[in-house]
Amino acid sequence: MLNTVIIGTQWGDEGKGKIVDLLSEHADYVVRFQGGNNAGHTMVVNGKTFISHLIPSGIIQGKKCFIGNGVVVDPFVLLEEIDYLSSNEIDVSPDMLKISDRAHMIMPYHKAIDKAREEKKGDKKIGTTGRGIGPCYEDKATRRGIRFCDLMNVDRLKEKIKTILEEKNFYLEHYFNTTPIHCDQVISQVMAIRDRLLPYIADVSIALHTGHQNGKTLLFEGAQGTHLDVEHGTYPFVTSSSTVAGNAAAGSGIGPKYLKEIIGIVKAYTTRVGEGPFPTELFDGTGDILQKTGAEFGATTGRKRRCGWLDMVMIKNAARLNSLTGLVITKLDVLDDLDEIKICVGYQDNGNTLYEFPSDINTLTHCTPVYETHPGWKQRISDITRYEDLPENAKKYLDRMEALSGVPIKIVSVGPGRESTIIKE
Ligand code: 2SA
Ligand code: GDP
Ligand code: MG
Repeated sequence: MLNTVIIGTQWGDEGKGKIVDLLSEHADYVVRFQGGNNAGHTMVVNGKTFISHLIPSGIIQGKKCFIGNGVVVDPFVLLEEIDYLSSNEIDVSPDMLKISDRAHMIMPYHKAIDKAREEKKGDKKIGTTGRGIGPCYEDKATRRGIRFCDLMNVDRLKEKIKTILEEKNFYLEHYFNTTPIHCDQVISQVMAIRDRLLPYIADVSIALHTGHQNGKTLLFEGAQGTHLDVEHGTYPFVTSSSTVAGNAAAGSGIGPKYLKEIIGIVKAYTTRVGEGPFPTELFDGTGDILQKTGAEFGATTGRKRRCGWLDMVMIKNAARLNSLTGLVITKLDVLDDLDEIKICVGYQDNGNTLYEFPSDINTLTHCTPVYETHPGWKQRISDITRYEDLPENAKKYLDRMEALSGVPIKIVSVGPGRESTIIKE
């Protein structure tokens, strides 16, 4: 396998965790490069379900894992996740996991501000996961963040926390009308976990570069999805990091020429969790079938995911933004019982048909999808292991995805487990 980037093409939860777990078998290093514990990546191995939020999914396969500089890390959640995986006999020792010394730490005040801001916004809220992601990236951009390398110098660390809390508490008390956070408490919480964190900290850029030079294969695990990207997504209803493939380089400290395969994960229908426009959203019985059959609940917050038809305008957009070299189609089995399946191929907006994803969320909110209708296959496909054994109508649906995106399908997933996977070719 060549160095590969796995990217969500929609609004996240496409099934990236399962595919990263699967492909990890052929990789040496697995790397997260953006987002934080807002992500929820599910793997089902021998009937046992694992959900990882921060640690790359490759840890389950016993692969060396890296958390890059572009990730925002809640150190308390990280240690909980290490304990959870260790209690399941997965090796998460400092030999197996390295965190970039340049990665920023999500602190208790980030979470408090995330929640207070959403509450204050009322029905204009973004629908964040409440994990402090946006406020942490905010501090990174305004050059006030606390990085893992700051744990090395205790006096400087304490001084930084003290300075930043003066401002945060002003906002918490006087703007959000909520309780301030005690500086001593934050410092003692961080000091209590410092010794456990230190052995995990490394210069990840150098480690990846050295590994690559010694013939190691790198697998980059994207979190969220292309349309939640802060630059290219449905702004402002996005996350606060860049989720596209280009950021695999910047977010891990490796040059872009090392990224060879870019695989876009496409769920066979569309889901979204949180607020924001969703042209193909279904509010009828079919939407309920997708939600129930697909068990569409947030892997981090447990929120019900909104469901709708596959939107190929989005997938085409993702193909260009990420320069996708292949597609993996997941959850095709969820469509097994449907009589008809629709694919959105464009949007009607004020008498015009749009074939490109618009930047203006008002257009996305008010446009009407242009659909093609395809007959269903009305057959259980979860036990199928060869592409040619898929029902003809399922193959036609997949062919249409290839034709509309211009990207070849490499893998089709027909169930949550590793075994429910069809390799095309
Ligand atoms: P945030 O918390 O600031 O990143 O939220 C901003 C928006 O990004 C969305 N977002 C997500 N969407 C889908 N899946 C995500 N991960 C979890 C999962 C979500 C969950 O695997 O299911 O459990 O709710 C994820 N993380 C962030 C979020 O909904 C906001 O729309
Ligand atoms: P991620 O955030 O992209 O890693 O995806 P999540 O783990 O949040 O959500 C995907 C969900 O779909 C998880 O519950 C997976 O176990 C499940 N899943 C993945 N692939 C398939 C599939 O092909 N069929 C079915 N039925 N479920 C799948
Ligand atoms: Mg998820």
